[in-house]
Amino acid sequence: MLNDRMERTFAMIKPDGVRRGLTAEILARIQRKGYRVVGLKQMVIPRETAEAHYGEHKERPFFGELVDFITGGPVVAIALEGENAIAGWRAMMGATNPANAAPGSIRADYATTVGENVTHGSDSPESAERELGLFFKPEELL
Ligand code: RTP
Ligand code: MG
Repeated sequence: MLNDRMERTFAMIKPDGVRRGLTAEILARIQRKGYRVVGLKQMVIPRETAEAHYGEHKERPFFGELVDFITGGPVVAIALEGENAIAGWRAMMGATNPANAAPGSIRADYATTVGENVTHGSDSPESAERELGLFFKPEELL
């Protein structure tokens, strides 16, 4: 479509997804959809990076738990490129709370709790740029 915007977004398979062996399944969904994987690495997130990544939630009661969880095991950090990739990847993930996630979405299919909901996706162009910068050096994006 003429109006579609080529975008980059930051996606992540959270520690619960990696631990449960869902990495290949989720990457397959991304590639079937047609997004290009322009950056990919498995890593344990340093605490500082996690606190910066979720900085908008600093004052929320679940912040400590969220940072403990996201740093508690390896994640897969993914840079995606595609038309309307920011909203499109959020739609593939489904709502934050898996109980409200659309049938067929990743969170509906693979998660039961809001605290361990398998994937992350940037929520705006500004977040995407900020998060890609936190997780990838420019030369790591192909
Ligand atoms: P994410 O940033 O991880 O992609 O998730 P999101 O945009 O769908 O949701 P967000 O509001 O940014 O919340 C970030 C993560 O915090 C956890 N959370 N827990 N206990 C709670 O009420 C609660 N609310 C949010 C979730 O793991 C959520 O993904
Ligand atoms: Mg968010």
